[in-house]
Amino acid sequence: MSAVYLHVGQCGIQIGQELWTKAILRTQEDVDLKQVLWSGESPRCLFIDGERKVIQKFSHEMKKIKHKPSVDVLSNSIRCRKGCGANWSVGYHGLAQHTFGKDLPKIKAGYGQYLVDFDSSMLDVCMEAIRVKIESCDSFSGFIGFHGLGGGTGSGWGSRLCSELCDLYPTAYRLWNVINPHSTGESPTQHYNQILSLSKLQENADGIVLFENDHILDTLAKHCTTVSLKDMNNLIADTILSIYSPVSSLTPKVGGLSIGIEPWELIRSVAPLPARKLIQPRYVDDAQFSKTPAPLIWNKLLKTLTGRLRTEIHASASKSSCVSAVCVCRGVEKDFSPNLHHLATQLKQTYSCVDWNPYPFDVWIDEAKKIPAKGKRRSKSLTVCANVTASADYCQRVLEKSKLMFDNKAYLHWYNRHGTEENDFIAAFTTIETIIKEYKET
Ligand SMILES: Nc1nc2c(ncn2[C@@H]2O[C@H](COP(=O)(O)OP(=O)(O)O)[C@@H](O)[C@H]2O)c(=O)[nH]1
Ligand SMILES: [Mg+2]
Repeated sequence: MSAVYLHVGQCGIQIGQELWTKAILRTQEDVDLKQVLWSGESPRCLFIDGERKVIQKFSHEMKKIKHKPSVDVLSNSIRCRKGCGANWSVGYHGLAQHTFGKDLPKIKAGYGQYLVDFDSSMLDVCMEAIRVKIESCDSFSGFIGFHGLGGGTGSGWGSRLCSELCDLYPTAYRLWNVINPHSTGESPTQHYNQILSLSKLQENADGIVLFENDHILDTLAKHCTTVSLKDMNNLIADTILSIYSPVSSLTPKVGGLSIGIEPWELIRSVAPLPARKLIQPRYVDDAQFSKTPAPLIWNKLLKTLTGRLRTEIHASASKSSCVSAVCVCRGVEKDFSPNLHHLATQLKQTYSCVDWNPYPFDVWIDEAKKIPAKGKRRSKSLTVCANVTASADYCQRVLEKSKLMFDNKAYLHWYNRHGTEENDFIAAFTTIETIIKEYKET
């Protein structure tokens, strides 16, 4: 049940860089991971951007990694010469028609191996590349997208691809991972980009896993004095791999090879209702607990995670409860396995789960496969993906900020010029208002 991973725009690709670098290293010990992320030697991913520089930098870094299976970044990427200037409308409408032009061979940019002909539009080229990727999968089931919400390419083109894929492959899953920009600073148009992108994803994706840069930064700042973008991407990549990599509790006992069902199980368990598809991921691993004796690690991880959650819930604007969630325990050993009953009870209490769902928490277990080298420990992690009513507060913040700008007609001409009319904004506001209403009625 394989997936095609689509990394769009600067943020999506930089997260892809951390993700695929980690994946290569982990496949050295985990054959299941290779099985779900590669078709033979070809990775099931595409890196798509308007500009070339992010992909080129990534390609340069990737060449330093000598392990197999590898990721040939340039031949799995699509890139043109058009940045989107932090404007969703340029990404959503403008990029689709962009053609590659006859001067292509001269400028030696290389646009990946997927060019149909020089008059092909970016949309045609992306769809062709995706078709080729799907054909290489043994049992294709869906797409996993990654992009930022604040910029132009990721937020615009990423959400456009999601809607095109919905039309072309209606039975395939679309699980989208998006990064919310920092609430302060950055670009003045980010609020528009966020709301326009989110509303399209609400229409076309099956699940939206939401990473918030503010939250990631806060989590890391508790342990480090300086936090780089790379550190943040590292945490995001760890979280993503911990959710989507194969777990032994979902691997068939007969044959023993993973079928790669985890991303789709996540949708079924956590976002089964079409009106409430926002998923909040929270991750903790044992990297900072190297001195804790092995039998105590699970309790330590659980305490850390529930402690952080309580602080977060305490600080939130309204009372939050959880509709449904999945908890993933990785690195479980026979001798020191977590007490699953205690784990589920503690998490249910912390999240204050709704009373109409008798089974709000699914627990997935991944048993450590290889015996670690002498003196080394198996790493352990705990990840929770939850569908929480606090998502209404998040949507409310995005809505208020973009509405305020819209009422003052700020930057509107700039969106109009690229094909986004006032009615499109109003439709996006309505979509987000509906999400808020649904979560409030939970
Ligand atoms: N966590 C994280 N956020 C990023 C990264 N790059 C950009 N962003 C966020 O994404 C937003 C801009 O989107 P970007 O991806 O640069 O623009 P695009 O290339 O037009 O999609 C900014 O507001 C940043 O908050 C990254 O590498 N990691
Ligand atoms: Mg960009």
